[in-house]
Parts: sequence; C-alpha cells; structure tokens
Amino acid sequence: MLRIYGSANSRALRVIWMAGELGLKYEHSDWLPRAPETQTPAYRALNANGRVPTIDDDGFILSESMAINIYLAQKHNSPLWPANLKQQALVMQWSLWETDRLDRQIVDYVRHTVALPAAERKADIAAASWKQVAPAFDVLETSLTESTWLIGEAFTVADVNVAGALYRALSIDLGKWPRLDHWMKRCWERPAAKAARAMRE
Ligand SMILES: N[C@@H](CCC(=O)N[C@@H](CS)C(=O)NCC(=O)O)C(=O)O
Repeated sequence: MLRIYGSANSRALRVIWMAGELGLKYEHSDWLPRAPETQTPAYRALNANGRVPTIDDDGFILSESMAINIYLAQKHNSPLWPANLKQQALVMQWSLWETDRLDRQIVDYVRHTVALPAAERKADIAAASWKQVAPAFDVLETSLTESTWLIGEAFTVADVNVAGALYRALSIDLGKWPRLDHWMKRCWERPAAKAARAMRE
C-alpha cells in the first residue's frame, strides 16, 4: 500500500495531484510542515530532513516531491512518463529547473505580498524573490510559445511538477504572461488537480 506523508497544504500537494492522475489509492498522513509528527524519531528515520512529502510504497521510502512523482509515473507505466529517452530527460530538466529557479522564490514572493499577516511581510524579501520569479515566468512563457505543454503536445510529469509547484502563482495576475496563464489554467482544471486543490482550500 502507498502512504503519502504530508498535507495538501505543503509540497505534498503535487504528489497528491499525481496520485490522482494515476488513480492510486493511498493512505494519507495529513501532516502540516513542522507538525510534531514530522519531528519524531520514527518520521526522521523515513525522512532525515523532517520535511514533507515522503512516501512509503510497500516499504520503499522516498522523499523529494519531484522524484516521487517521476517514480510513481514510471512505476505505474503512465503515459505521463514519456516513452522517449529525450523526453524523459526533459521531464528531469523541467523538474530540476523549477526546484532551482522557482520553488522557494514563488513561496517567498506570495508569502511576503499577500499570504502572511501584513505585519510579518517583508518588502525586501518580496522584491528579491520577484527579481527571480519574473525572469523564470519569461522562460516558461517562451517555452509555451513553442508547444502546448512543457514537453511537446502531451501532458507529462513535467507539467504536474512545475504547475504543482506554482500553486501559489494562482493568486498572481499572470496577464503579462498569457501563455503561462493559459497553461496554468489548463493544468489546474484537470480533475486530479482540482481534487488535490480542494483538499487545501
Ligand atoms: N525539495 C523538497 C522540499 C520539501 C519541503 O521543504 N517541505 C516543506 C513543506 S512544503 C517542509 O516540510 N518544511 C518543514 C521545515 O522546513 O522544517 C520537496 O520538494 O519535497
């Protein structure tokens, strides 16, 4: 049996979305980041970082949301994991790119503009993160002029991983990036995405 550790209100959101895309049944340890359960020796034995998400797939323990989604899609022979080696490499490229260029930056930007109580927001953090977010959005916009989805004409793990990580961008006006905006809407309108999102909102 698959168990997902981590609340939809965390980076586990993208894993829950992927489980939905694959139609997987799973048990859920619905824990928020830094919840006491994530700090126990038992959980640290699964994820030494004490972070979520982690999965336990019949005893196989895996952390890192991007790696989890790639593993699950491969394991279940999903068309979301392309058959072609070069397209597989592009899934890796986009997943690693997002982790490097946007994953923390988008969270910082949204937290310090709207999500945190006004008194806790820091304008310098918002400005510094936007300086990285905006060019990354430009990169996505350019890529999406060349293809319908991130990798050609089929929806793949790359779309789940990048759009899933951009959940916070759903609250940003993306009018300056129309293709990114349209792609985000197409990704987040998928039934599995909507179901995952509903667990958070
Ligand atoms: N790169 C990791 C990041 C995991 C991560 O930072 N998770 C956050 C919640 S979204 C967490 O558990 N934070 C707790 C902490 O920082 O102690 C992934 O994508 O899975």
